[in-house]
Amino acid sequence: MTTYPAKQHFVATAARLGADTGVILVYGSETLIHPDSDTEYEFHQNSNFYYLSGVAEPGFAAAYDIGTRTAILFVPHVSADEAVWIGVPPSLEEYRAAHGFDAAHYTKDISEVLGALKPSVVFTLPENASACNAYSLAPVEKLRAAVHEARVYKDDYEIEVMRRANQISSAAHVTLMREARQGMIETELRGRFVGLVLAQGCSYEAYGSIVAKGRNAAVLHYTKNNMALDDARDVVLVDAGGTFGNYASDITRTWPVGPKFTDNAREIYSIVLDMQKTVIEACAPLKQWEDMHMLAARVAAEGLLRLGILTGDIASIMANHVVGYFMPHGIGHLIGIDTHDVGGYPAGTERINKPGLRYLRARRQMQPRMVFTVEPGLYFVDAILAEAQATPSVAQFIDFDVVKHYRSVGGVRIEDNIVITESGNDNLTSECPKEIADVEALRASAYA
Ligand SMILES: [Mn+2]
Repeated sequence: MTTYPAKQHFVATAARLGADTGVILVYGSETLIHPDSDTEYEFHQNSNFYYLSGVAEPGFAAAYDIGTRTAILFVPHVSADEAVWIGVPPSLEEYRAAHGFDAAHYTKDISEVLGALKPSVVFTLPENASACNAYSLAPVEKLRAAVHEARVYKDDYEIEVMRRANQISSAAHVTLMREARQGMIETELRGRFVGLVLAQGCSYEAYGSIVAKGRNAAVLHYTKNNMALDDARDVVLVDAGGTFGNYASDITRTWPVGPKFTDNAREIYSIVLDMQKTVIEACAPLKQWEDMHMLAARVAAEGLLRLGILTGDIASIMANHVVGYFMPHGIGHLIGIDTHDVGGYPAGTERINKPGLRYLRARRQMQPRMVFTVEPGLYFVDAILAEAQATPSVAQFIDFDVVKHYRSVGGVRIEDNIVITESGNDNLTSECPKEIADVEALRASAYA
C-alpha cells in the first residue's frame, strides 16, 4: 500500500472550513484501562484522527497550518523502560514518511511548535486541548463538521483499502458457505469468520458479527450467536465484515442450513435479491438516497403481492408504508472508517418519521466517491406484525394467514458495499456470491 494521504485529508478538511489561515490541531485516542485492573481495552483510534493521520496507535497528535499548507505529526516519546514492554518504535522520520507528513515532532513539543506558527485561530478536536489555551479557539463543531464532510468523499487510497476489506470479507463469507454444516453453533461461524479475516490482514471485525439462524434472523441486531443450526430447512443470516487498514466492510449473506433453500425461503430470498439488484442498478450521482429506499420498498411490495402476503393496490400499499412492517430498517448507510460512517444527515436535514424510513441512516444526494451499503431485507418480526395487525390502515393490506405460512423463514438480508462513480457505481462486494444457484452450489459442497 502506498503512503497514507494524511496531508491530502487535511487539505480536504481545511477547504471545508472556509479559512485561509489558522491551525488545525487534532489529538488521537489514548490507551484505556479496565477499572481496577491493569488490563487494556482493545485500542480503537478516534476515527476523525485516523482520517487526518493514518495512525492507528495511541498517544499521537497532528497539526496542519492552513496558510503554509504544512502537515505536522506529533509522536509520543517512548522511554527505554517503556520500550521493554512495547518494543522500540519507529523514528520520527520513519513515522513522518509512512504517513505523508511534512514534519514530525514529539508530543511533548506541541506547545513550542504551535508557538512558532503563531496561529490566528486554532481549530481543534476533541475538546479541551490544553496546548492551545493561549490562542483564539474556534468552536469544536466547526472542525467536526468539516472533517465529517471530508470523510464522506473517499479518495483513491481509501477506495482501494475498502476494496481490499471487501475482498477479504467476501472470501471469508464464501468459506462459511462452503464449510458450515447442520449442527454447528452460530458462534462457531463467527469465530471462523474472524479467524479468516485476521489471517488476511484485518485488524478486527468491523462490528459485532450477526450469525442468526431461522427465527433469530428476525432480530435485527441479534448478537447472542449461541444457537445450533439444527434444522436444515432454516436459513442462516450472516452479517459480518472485517476492518482492514482501519476501514470497515459490512456484508450480509443469507443461505440455507441444508444444501438447498426451501420453497418459502427461496421466494422471500428472490424478492430481497430483486430489491437489491434494482437499487444497485439505480445508484448514481444526483439520485437521492431515500428514493433508493422507496425503490426497494416498491420492488418488495410487488413481490409480496405476488406471494399473497400483501393484498390491494400498489399505490395504496406504498402510500401507507406497509413494506416498512417487513423491512423495518433503512436501505443502507455510508461506510468508511466507521461501519455506520459520518455525514449521513448533512446540517439541516431531518429524519422522515415513517415506518422503515425512520431508521434510514442517510438522507442526501449521491455523489461520486461516496461509499454506501445496499442492504434490503424482509423479516417476519412478531412484535412488528402485531403492531401492523392492530393498525387498520395497514392491516387491510396484509393477509396474516399467508404471513403465518412464511413466518419460519425468519428474515433475509443481502448487503453489498458500493462506491458511487461518475457514471453509476462500482460494487466492492462483487466477489461474494448471492445468486441462488451460486449460493446453493457452495452449500452443496459443504455436504459433498
Ligand atoms: Mn450495514
